[in-house]
This record gives sequence, structure tokens and C-alpha cells, in this order.
Amino acid sequence: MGLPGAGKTVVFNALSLAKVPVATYSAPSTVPNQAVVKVPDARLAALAELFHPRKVTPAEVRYVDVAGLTQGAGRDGQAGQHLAYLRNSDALLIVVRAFASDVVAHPLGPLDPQRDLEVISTELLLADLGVVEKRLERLEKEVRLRKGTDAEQKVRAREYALLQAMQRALIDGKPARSVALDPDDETLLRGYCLLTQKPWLVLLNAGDGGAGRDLVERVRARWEDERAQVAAISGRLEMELAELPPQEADEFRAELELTEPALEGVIQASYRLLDLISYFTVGEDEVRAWTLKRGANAVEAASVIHTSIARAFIRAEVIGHDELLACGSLAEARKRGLLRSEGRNYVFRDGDVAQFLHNG
Ligand SMILES: Nc1nc2c(ncn2[C@@H]2O[C@H](COP(=O)(O)OP(=O)(O)O)[C@@H](O)[C@H]2O)c(=O)[nH]1
Ligand SMILES: [Mg+2]
Repeated sequence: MGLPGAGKTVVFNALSLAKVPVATYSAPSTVPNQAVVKVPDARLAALAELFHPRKVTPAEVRYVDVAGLTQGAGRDGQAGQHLAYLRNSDALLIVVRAFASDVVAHPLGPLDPQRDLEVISTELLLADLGVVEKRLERLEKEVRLRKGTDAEQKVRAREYALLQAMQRALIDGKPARSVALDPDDETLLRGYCLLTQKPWLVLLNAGDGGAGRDLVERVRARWEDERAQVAAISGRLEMELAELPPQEADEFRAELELTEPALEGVIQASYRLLDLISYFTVGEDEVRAWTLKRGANAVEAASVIHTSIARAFIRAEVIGHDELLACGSLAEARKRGLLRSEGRNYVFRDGDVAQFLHNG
């Protein structure tokens, strides 16, 4: 997401190699472009080296290229559909224009990434405030009428207090995610899909020369928190490189002295922001990364593969990917006693390699 002309579609193309025509897509009613992108993972590549499987399957992130946000969208509800696309996402990737151009007009005048972010943030805060206040009004009525059982009234009182805390934060210009929540609270508020409760990846879309370090530092100082990150990318250049055959792209990169594979960094950062972890299954057929919510247990990990495995779960054999790589094979790991037998309640760690035993 981002303001019109920030380079959202360019960045989307670079990320997805989807080659969607640039600058043809602006009407808020248009269905957004979507692309599923494979997450580059050095651990997966190393495991594949070990097993030489027929198939290597990385984790995936889906990107949605939503039409440009206009100033006032958070207030007037005009962009309801537009915001709905954002509400249904797990995180926001906010593209901010940091390239100068005489050709491409900026909707707010001169180039100023910090101002753009203030505008975007304000719209999102206002949109959330609208949702929170509407819900508070209804809750107030229900509290007054003492609707429901004691237990229901208790939950309602809790929700009311939480939403008031959210309201105070939003009025203060702070994102909803600044209000600390325990897991029960999170469940209670999940349905509202607040935009400022989602993690943000702010992506400065710089010209071919890159964003200056100064700019990146200033934007970081203002916008980074535990669940908001700032990165910079030369969107158009990356898109053009992404369109080349890999080897040619590498040669260009070397020539331009682009040391960082910026796109990979952005994909990895977006995956990390979702608070997901990867675990791996290995074998001659397939080496594969599976995506789990951090904190998931062994049964939940099994159900990502298939619910029938979760239902018939007996135990999981688990080893850290680094331990397995050091051993060189599962047989050697077993011999050294490094293959652990874990029960239902084992909490999976990022980078675990697992095999499930089940009676199904
Ligand atoms: N000069 C320059 N133009 C760019 C750069 N990135 C994007 N553009 C141009 O900005 C215009 C808008 O880009 P687009 O991705 O369609 O923006 P969107 O409205 O945010 O989706 C297009 O004409 C792009 O070619 C850049 O790094 N440098
Ligand atoms: Mg676009």
C-alpha cells in the first residue's frame, strides 16, 4: 500500500516478477494484483544439498498490490473496499516514494518521505479510530442494558476497557499495536482487523542510486518499533533486474556494485514480520519449509501438513537444522542421539527439522 505514484506496482513487480503493467492500475474499485512469492531461505538450500531431493519447496508469502491511498480515506469511508483489502492482510508493506522525478507527479507536491508517512499513518489511525469508536458506542449500550449472562458481561467489560485503551492510543497518534495485549485480549480484538495493529514494513522506494543513509536513519528513528521495520529498495532497478535471466542480473549487480540482494531482504523481512517460523521436512522426495505461527506445538505443526497427521499424532522426531547439517545425515544424527523424540506439547523452534510418527 501507499500513496499513488509511490512505486507500489513497480515494487510488487520486482517482488513477484509478475510483470503487471505499471501505472495502469489506479481505480480503487479494481481488483488488486496478487502474487505468491517463494521465501529465499539459506537453511532450506543447505538441507537440499544434503538430501538431493526431487523437489524443494520453500515457504511462501502472498503480496497484494492495492490501489493508492488518498488523503482523507480514513475519514470519509469512501475507500471502504480499499481498506477492506488492507484489513484482510496479515501485515502492511507501505511503499513510500523516495525517488525524484520530473515525469511522475507526486500527489502531495515536493518529495518528502517523512510527510508521506505522516499522511499515511494519520489515515490508518483515523480509519482504526472509526472502527473502535463505533464498537464502543454499541458496547456502551449493551453494558447499560446488562445484556447476557454474567460471563458474557465480564467479557464485554474487558473488551470495553481494551477498546478504550486503543482509543486513547489512537487519539495520541500511536498505533493500536502500542497497546500491550495478552493472547486472550488478542483473540478478543482480532475480528476488528485494526490496520495499526498489524506489523508494518516501510519500504523507501529510492531511485537507481539508492536512498541516502541519512534518510533511512531519520525514517527509522521516527517509525521503527518492535513490529514496524524500515528498509530501502531501488524499486525500478530491482524490477528491471528481476526481469533479466538470473545470470545476467548477477552480472549487472556486480557491475553496479549492488552487494545486497535487496529483494530477498524485503521478502525475508516481510516473512519475519508476520511472526512466523519455518520448520522443515526432509527426504529424498522432498525437502520442504512449512510455515507456523510462533509458539505452535507439535500437533499444530503436524496439522500444517495434514489434519489427519495431527489427529493420529503419536510423536515427532525433531532436530535443529544446524545439528542435522553438522551430522551430515539423519542416520548419523540418530547414532549421536541428537534426534529428539517430542510429544504433543513440544513448542516448535524456528529451523527445526521434523518427522511425524502417526497411526493413520
Ligand atoms: N525515476 C523513477 N521512476 C520510478 C521509480 N520507481 C517507480 N517509478 C515510476 O513511477 C511511476 C509510478 O509507479 P507505480 O509503480 O505505477 O506507482 P503506484 O501508483 O504506487 O503503483 C511509474 O511511471 C514508474 O515508472 C524510480 O525508482 N525512479
Ligand atoms: Mg499501482
